[in-house]
Amino acid sequence: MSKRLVEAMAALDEDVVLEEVQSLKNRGVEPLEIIESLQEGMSIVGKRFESKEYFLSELIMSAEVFNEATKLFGGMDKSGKSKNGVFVLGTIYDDIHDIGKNIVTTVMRSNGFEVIDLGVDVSTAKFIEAIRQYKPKVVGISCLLTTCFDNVKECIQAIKDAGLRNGVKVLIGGGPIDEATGKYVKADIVAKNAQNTVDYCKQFVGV
Ligand code: B12
Repeated sequence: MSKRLVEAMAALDEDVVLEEVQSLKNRGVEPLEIIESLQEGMSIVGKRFESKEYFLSELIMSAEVFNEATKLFGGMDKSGKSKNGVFVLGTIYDDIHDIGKNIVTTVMRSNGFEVIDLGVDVSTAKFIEAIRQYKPKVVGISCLLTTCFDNVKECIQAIKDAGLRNGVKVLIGGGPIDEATGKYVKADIVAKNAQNTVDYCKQFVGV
């Protein structure tokens, strides 16, 4: 991990963030490794927000800096040939965080999955409709707010009640989600990052 990048991201110092990302990229560091440092910086931003050192404006600013930084990866969004099947994902209703979800989308696409991104604040009905329409083997639910854990639980239960749960694995992810949350909401897997997600999905589809 790049300490300089983690610290610059946490301090919301956009100039240094962009300079360091560019320099790491020039030295051949993989985008996912760079994202790890950015993500670490974002979790410090989160902690500063919690302790009231930062306010909502800083959270908004952090999202902007993060997005500017990932633009420097350019070619990362190259879509694969979708040879590995369909992956439906979205951020659960009442939650509008999408940076992590968008990274997962990009990385899954570049690993040969067709990704149907339902966006943010996605209702249970929309998840169910997408499962019926696209018949994915894996469904991903992003959740960054502890207040939305019950929404994820409700959504997974509704997928089961609709008779669709046997055919799909449900992966969940997002900053505050851990194994205990996974058990609570009855997900199959908790993914900590985009690379984990790719690994699990490849396992599920047998590649
Ligand atoms: C940026 C940010 C925002 C931005 C989001 C912008 C955007 N377009 O997403 C804005 C300013 C909008 C925002 C708003 C709010 N936020 Co906010 N936010 C953050 C912050 C600082 C960073 C999140 C982030 O993008 N991280 C970087 C990405 C790359 O990491 P990630 O999301 O974890 O994703 C990775 C993995 O988790 C995984 N993953 C993620 N999703 C998925 C999905 C699947 C299917 C899989 C398999 C894997 C996976 O892979 C990703 C890549 O490695 C976090 C702090 C934190 N520690 O997360 C707080 C945080 C999540 N926010 C928080 C809060 C409280 C809020 C607000 C309620 C604030 C307010 N008072 O209004 C609102 C809620 C709005 C809403 N209804 O959703 C709290 C939540 C606390 C809690 N207990 O729930 C946090 C934890 C900050 C804190 N410590 O207090 N926020």
